[in-house]
Amino acid sequence: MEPSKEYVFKYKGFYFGQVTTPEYVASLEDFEINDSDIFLVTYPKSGTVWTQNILSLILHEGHRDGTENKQIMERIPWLEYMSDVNYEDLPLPRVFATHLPYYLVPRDLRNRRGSIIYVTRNPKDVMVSYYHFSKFMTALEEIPDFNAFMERFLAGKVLASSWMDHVAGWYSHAKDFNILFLTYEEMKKDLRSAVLKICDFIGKKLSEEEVDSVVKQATFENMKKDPRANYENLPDDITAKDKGSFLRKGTVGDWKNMMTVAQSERFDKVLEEKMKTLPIKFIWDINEL
Ligand code: PPS
Repeated sequence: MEPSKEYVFKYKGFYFGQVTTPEYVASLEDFEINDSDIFLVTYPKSGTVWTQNILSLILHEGHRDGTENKQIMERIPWLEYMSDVNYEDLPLPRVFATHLPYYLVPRDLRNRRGSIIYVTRNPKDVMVSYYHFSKFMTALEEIPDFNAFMERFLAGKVLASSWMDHVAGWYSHAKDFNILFLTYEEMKKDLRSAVLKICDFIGKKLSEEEVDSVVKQATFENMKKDPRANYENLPDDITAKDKGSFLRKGTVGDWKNMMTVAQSERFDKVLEEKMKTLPIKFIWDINEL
């Protein structure tokens, strides 16, 4: 079944939410990049807000020491959604978040200008997180039946289309970009190392204490307490606050609480062959960390 046009439109084979337009997405091809720009790219539910927060903590002293009270979306706007933020006013380096597939990002990025951080997460946890998120966000089509949602997800008939195409696309075109790959699971396993990897990649030197502070503030428990990190100030009409929150469980292997053995086998079967082509070993269970 096709996703409802009330919620998404398709542009060059990719499903976008109705919070942007085909014209705007098309204009991003010519988006002017500063060499220092950083793009955080993900398939939805893979750790975007987490990494967005980490980048903000690394780059903005005022965020780290609590002297500045800014919404995360003002610091790190979403590239494909039109916003009130004037990009020229963003402090350098500018950081943008996006779910775009590799072939729709600004042309200059393909010329290895700017930096990209691409975060992946095991797709069963992505799917389960996405399922819950669809109930929480009124801008997403809610498919109450989990099995029906799974079929949609596997067919790529959800906002941001196919998980597999997204991840495989970015990995197979890595050489065209200046890109750092991270996984949600490695961040979960050793957040400090992930923070240091990011610092190293973006050329930001922090003291030991500053790194400690970033790591401490970026844990699930502490981010959940921070209304900015948990996106609690979104307008009431786009979220159903009684049905969840951005930071839900923040763990590895929650899919086991949701998927039956038959569903898990069906999922494996659909993705098995394609998964073999990915140069990542996915972690499926918290005990593997
Ligand atoms: S979105 O809507 O696409 O931007 O969602 P995204 O931020 O990519 O993914 C949301 C999931 O990331 C979890 N999350 C975290 N996990 C661990 N630690 C921290 N600090 C953290 N912050 C966010 C969030 O809880 C969502 O996963 P689930 O499994 O639903 O809990």
